[in-house]
Amino acid sequence: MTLQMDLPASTSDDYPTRKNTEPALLYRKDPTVWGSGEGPFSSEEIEGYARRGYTQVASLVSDEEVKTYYAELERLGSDPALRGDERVIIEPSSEEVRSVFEVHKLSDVFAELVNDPRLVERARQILGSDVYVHQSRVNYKPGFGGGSFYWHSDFETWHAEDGMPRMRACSFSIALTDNYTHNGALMIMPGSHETFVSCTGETPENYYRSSLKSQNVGTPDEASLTYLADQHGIDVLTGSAGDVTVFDSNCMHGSGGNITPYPRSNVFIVFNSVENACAKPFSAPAPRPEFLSARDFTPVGR
Ligand code: 6CS
Ligand code: FE
Repeated sequence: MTLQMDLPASTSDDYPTRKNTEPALLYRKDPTVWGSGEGPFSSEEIEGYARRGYTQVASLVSDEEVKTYYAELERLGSDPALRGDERVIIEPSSEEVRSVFEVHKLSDVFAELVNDPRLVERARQILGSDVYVHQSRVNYKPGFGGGSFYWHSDFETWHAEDGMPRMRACSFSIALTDNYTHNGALMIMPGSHETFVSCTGETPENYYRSSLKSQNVGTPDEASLTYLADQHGIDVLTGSAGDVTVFDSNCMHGSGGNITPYPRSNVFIVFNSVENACAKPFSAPAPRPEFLSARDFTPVGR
């Protein structure tokens, strides 16, 4: 593993990954908060976001809204018409639903949510521009068998496979059940967003058909993970239903499996700057389908 290094400024790809036989740690070449930083987040919140790569907003959505969203999550997960649809991802070790993607197109409730100013204005504040939905999903992480999400940077995938040029996207994870230390809460290495882990391996054709169940290409090597964990530690993001975690596209994050009776479900929306629209994949044979990487860059919430 090559420690933190700077690439010559003129490379067309500042974040090469899945290209070399050796992993490398590269310096982030993008701001975390773009623009003036004015908006609904207080200066402490936005500074905390810039430093840690994430922030949490307690009770951003009401109990009533949580109930509505959870009912929608259950409806989508049990809709017979959706079974077999490639937007429905089944757990690798059971027949349980792991995720449903593109929920803002499958559900009027979630179509409204992605335009909600409580989210969009915060995304605009971070990204310094109009924003569009790059991806949306609901994650079930059911009790007694919810699978893990191994350590990864979302940006590494979105850059390699979706053609996202810069680190100018952020994710909102709205908890729809209580997140405990024991039921597979999200873990983030605070500050890890400042380092890009260049991964080895090559993206196989139609890799998304397996990576969404369990990712093994584009995952960081253990030496890099150990280095980042030693540097930054690991935060476990517990919280209540209705709390929202907002995190940078390049945070090193993951979550454990869930063998408790208590599901850890959330609705997950990725906002990308309209000035960072995805184009040709940087390291994959073909772009992923639209349900994973939107190609409609129309701004939301305006
Ligand atoms: O591949 C993706 O786009 C998705 N995979 C993970 C594990 N997190 C980000 C995103 O939802
Ligand atoms: Fe992720």
